[in-house]
Amino acid sequence: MPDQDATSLSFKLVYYGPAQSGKTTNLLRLHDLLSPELKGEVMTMETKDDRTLFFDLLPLGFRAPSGLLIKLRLFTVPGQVAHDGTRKAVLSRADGIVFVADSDSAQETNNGEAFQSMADNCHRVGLDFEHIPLVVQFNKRDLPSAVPEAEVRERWEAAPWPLCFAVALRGEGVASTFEALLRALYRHHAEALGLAREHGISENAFVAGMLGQTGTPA
Ligand SMILES: Nc1nc2c(ncn2[C@@H]2O[C@H](COP(=O)(O)OP(=O)(O)OP(=O)(O)O)[C@@H](O)[C@H]2O)c(=O)[nH]1
Ligand SMILES: [Mg+2]
Repeated sequence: MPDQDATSLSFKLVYYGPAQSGKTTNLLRLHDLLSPELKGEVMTMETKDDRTLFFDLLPLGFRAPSGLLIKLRLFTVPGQVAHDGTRKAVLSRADGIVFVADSDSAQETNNGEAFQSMADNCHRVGLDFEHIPLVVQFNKRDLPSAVPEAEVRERWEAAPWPLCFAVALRGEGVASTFEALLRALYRHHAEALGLAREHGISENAFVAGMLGQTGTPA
């Protein structure tokens, strides 16, 4: 459940995936796309050689018609295998996850292992992996060595999660991935939090508000 008080609601969203799949790039490009009134600065906790050692954080938020402040904190985890303890800590109390896979066919094993580690770590930190809002993004579609989209779709056909394709480096698919997560998040929490009933915010208004298309900036 999100952190909550009388006037605000705060969701924690995590970009998870294998090393170098483009998690930090997703966050930086998303930051570029969001309107200035909504977003804070991206905070990067110690990167070395382009790699995340702890996490990156992007805060954003907007106000619902009821006056409720809805805040999101977007985190990335470090993908390198050695940092599993940090990944677990960042994943703790997450409300939603984007799994960023690397489309490079040479990375298929790493993708699979990272996905499994995500499921295991969710269980270890007490998250309900079967029900947590989750979106799977295949990034780096620009690579000549990318697994063809049709093949990816076929493999993930039976999976219940939205599948997105991106070239995060060019900002392509970054906003649509985030939007898919926002929709999953809204559907998961709307009822219990009275988002429509008490706060006058529909799914489309939730998405538009977060992307800075309507509403009163926080
Ligand atoms: N070709 C290509 N390269 C990309 C794309 N997105 C990111 N990259 C590159 O992949 C490398 C890793 O990107 P990051 O965003 O740092 O990856 P990360 O997942 O945060 O990596 P860790 O923090 O080490 O886990 C960088 O050199 C990026 O420029 C993409 O869509 N296409
Ligand atoms: Mg990173």
